Amino acid sequence: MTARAQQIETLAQVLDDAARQARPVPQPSGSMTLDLASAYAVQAALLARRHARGETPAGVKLGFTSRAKAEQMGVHEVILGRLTDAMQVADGGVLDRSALIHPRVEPEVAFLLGAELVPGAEPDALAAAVASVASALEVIDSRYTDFRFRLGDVVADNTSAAAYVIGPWQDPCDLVDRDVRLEVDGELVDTGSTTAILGDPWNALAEAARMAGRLGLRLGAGDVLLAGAATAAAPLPGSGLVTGVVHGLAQVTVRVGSGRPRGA
Ligand code: OOG
Ligand code: MG
Repeated sequence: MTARAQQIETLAQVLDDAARQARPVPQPSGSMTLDLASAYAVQAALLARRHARGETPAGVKLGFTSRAKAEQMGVHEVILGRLTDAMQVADGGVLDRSALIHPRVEPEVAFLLGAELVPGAEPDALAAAVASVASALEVIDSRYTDFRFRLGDVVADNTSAAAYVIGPWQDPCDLVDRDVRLEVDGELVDTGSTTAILGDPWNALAEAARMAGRLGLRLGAGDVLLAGAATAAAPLPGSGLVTGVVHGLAQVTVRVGSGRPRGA
């Protein structure tokens, strides 16, 4: 193994252990510069560890597709992370808060693919690959101390991906300028518009296809795409019911608890 390959593997292990033990670690960029190619290589090595434990790929997520998120975290470049089946919590299910470090939650739009998303394809062809759309909640949980990172760090950490919840799938529809709400126990926590997501969440398809293609990832039938948050992320409460509402789509909920398995 080369020194670079060794470094990549070591960082993947550090981040994987941090997630499994719910214990934060210092940002690597404090001591070394993590270029983007190396950061995605760490992400791939991290996912390989999850797959070796039996988790299966479930799709991808985009990050920093909205200005609210980019400004909240100081990272101004769209990033891609990978989802696995183990990260999904059933709509209306219980999320185990005790397995996480300093989780935050954000309202999103999800796409379900019914066919391959071909990089560089025309917008109509990309849209035709979508089988269904839904509102979603993403729970992010940076494995870094104080939830602080630079671009390479957060890419290596699989873009802070921790858990996601998808509302009822429905037929593809226009998603321009839909109000988005994040609620905890019925109280409004944050509000935004789907326009914040790359101007229109459907633009996430071309972006995901392009980025996945560059990384050698194939996106096809059955894969989920989370288009990125429409608002800044809010701290996940210690307990309570979190609801995401995208106007015109069915809402999505998750109950925050502790000590219960995900999806229960
Ligand atoms: C990185 C993940 C960003 C989004 O929707 O913009 C993201 C983070 O904020 O920790 O998932
Ligand atoms: Mg997100």
